[in-house]
Amino acid sequence: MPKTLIKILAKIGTLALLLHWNGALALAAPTAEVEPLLQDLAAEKGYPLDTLRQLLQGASRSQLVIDSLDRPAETIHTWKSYRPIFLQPSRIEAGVAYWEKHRAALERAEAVYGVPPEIIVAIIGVETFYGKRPGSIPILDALYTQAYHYPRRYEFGRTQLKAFLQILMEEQMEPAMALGSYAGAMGTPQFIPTSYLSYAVDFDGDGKRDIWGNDADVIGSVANYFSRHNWRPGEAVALPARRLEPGQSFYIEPAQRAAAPNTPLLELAASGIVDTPAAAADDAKATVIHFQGAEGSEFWLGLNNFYVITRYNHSNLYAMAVYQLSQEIRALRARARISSCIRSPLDPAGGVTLFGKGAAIACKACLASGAHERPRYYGIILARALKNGTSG
Ligand SMILES: [Ca+2]
Repeated sequence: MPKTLIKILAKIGTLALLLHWNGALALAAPTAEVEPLLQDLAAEKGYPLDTLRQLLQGASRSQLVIDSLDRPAETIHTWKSYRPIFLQPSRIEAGVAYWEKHRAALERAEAVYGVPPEIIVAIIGVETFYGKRPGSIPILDALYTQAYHYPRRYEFGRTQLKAFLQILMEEQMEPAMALGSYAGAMGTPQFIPTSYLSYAVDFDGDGKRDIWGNDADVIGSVANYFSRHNWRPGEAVALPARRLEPGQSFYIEPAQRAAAPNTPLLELAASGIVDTPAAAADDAKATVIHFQGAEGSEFWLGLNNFYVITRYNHSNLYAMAVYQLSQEIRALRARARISSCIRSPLDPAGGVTLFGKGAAIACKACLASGAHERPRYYGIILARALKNGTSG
């Protein structure tokens, strides 16, 4: 700016104003580019346009989001490399503790939606380690960046940004409160905004659908998601199948992306792939799944409920990790309750007597859950169990 002009502007008192205005522009706050989206939303929902503009004012292009989206695609996992990420003891133990802590909400969710606690707990465990790792990126930035600064994600970003603004309006939420992943997955269950609008529920009745800080809402929302995607209570999820060789009927190559069950289970059973189609309806259908596991090829039959898990994330590996984690959590909890919370591990009348490592894990989970009323007494019992233990 020429010096003479500055002098003139300073004299008439507009320089500060002008500099301020230029500074605001330099921050690249969303301006004209977002207007069509805001006007659409205002017209559709009857929201005041100015309020929408204010909500979006704080959005900024995030280089971190762009770098994360640019990163080369995730390692191509096999079941052998994927399984240990989610099936480690700490995640199983924390799952038992989460279950005990939120038992009432989980039981109510099962009663209302027909989805068992272990599946809900395992989803939350795989997604965010029970809410401990929900992501720390402002969702507003994540979505605004995808919607206007990352062409490959324009469509997704704009759809989700619009849904997110709707959430802010409906829930009267401050944009800064909503944190999540760089892709825009929010809170403990990692719902994207459109999933939130369709499936999040206020499960504790306080008038808010809080999937960030309210575990009852998280649990109810995950259960509702599964129920709405056709979870069938009491049915099996997956069945271990016999090993197949190339050329045999029903042989398939390993595939990550899930396919809907399309072959009658009875037909698969008749071919000898599985022994008995346990806990499945007569007209149940299944799909053959082939993993490269630690011991080589593993074959499974995925039933309807397995496919439902893949509606949360379209990967067979993901669904199997959730399923197996759910079974491990359920088994550990049963051991913990029998051996430590209900009876002592040395009580032979209990029918289950745990020694060594098994008792220690069960004990730890039990104490972490806070379910045991006499931790000191239990510690003595555990020490004896370990001393007398015959096997690990
Ligand atoms: Ca609530």
